[in-house]
Amino acid sequence: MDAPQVKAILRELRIEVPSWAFGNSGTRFKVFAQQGVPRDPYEKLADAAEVHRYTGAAPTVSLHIPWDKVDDYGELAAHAEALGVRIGVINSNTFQDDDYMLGSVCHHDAGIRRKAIDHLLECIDIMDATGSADLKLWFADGTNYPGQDDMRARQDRLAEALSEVYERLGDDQRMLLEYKFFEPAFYATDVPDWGTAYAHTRKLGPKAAVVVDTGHHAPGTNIEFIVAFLLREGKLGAFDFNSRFFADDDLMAGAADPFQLFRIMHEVARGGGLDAEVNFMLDQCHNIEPKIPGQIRSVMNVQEATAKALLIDRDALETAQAAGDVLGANAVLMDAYNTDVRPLLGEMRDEQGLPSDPMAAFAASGYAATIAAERIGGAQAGWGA
Ligand code: PSV
Ligand code: MN
Repeated sequence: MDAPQVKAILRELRIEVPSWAFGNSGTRFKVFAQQGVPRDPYEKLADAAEVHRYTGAAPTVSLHIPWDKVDDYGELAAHAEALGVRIGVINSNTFQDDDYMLGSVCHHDAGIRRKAIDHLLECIDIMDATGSADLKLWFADGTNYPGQDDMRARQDRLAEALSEVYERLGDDQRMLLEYKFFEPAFYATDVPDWGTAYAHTRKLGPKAAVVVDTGHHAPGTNIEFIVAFLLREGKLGAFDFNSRFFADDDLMAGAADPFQLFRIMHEVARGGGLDAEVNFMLDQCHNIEPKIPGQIRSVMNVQEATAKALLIDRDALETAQAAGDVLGANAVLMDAYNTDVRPLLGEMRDEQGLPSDPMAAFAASGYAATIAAERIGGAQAGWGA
């Protein structure tokens, strides 16, 4: 693919930002408060809009309920539009209520399961009110000890809950099921891997698909294989981008392993994932770095990885593969990966009337100092509020 074609595709690439990236976050050891952090969902949207203002590539914002609960969702959606962005995916939360200690939709107690399902149905009401098309489901459900609960029965309960939620979806709405191999459950997680998520969503029907969160796999897992497989089956619904050195570190996308992100974006592009309805979102926590620049940098990292992936000479790759030319095929990939695409992306932004260096432009805008001065009093939003 030549440079104009790469730019044409990248101009269309949309990367969603999560409302919670702008609130305070941390580890279980310490949450460090930062200056100017939003106090409510309205201020989170204002910060999210800054990411879009400087990148032109992040026009939608994921909400997490109840962290982003408001009285009037129509008003929240209008506020977003006034800022130049829209509400994206609605993320459910069945992991922070005391009732969910032993699970939510997989809990042994039907009353707790009812409460969790009702929350998921409420999230669809919020989708209706905000115009959101996607419900994202991640279940912390699982067990810590062998024998603690019946793993098979938990799968039955999960299937029953998912099917009730599926029935409630509107014609243009989807449910996206996210998997994670461990944490907070340490012995058995109820949706631990893509196979489990795939089997459930396949049974549910076309409005259900799988979410791949890059931080949710065992070390060494070949995530690009999962991407290729799910795209082939029409079941890749969304990405939670982030990066990690150890477990679910939630670091900036492309920071820990840019080569992995490049390999993933190659399979996304090859499998038609850039044209399909795959939602690309940054599920990240900026614990020690400033949050808005952290998101801007992540958007740019995804763009760079995608540009490099699109530069792969696919004809040369196929020829080398068909000839069994191991080194030649690998060299085609590495040539693209080793290309410096920053000038091309700068040029694309210029052509779009955007700053060619979004990081520098945000830094020069004075926005960070303004919110630090203005957002005094009130409770800063945090992961969990
Ligand atoms: C779980 O670790 C997860 O990746 C899910 O997407 C949650 O909803 C999200 O983190 C919250 O940050
Ligand atoms: Mn996630």
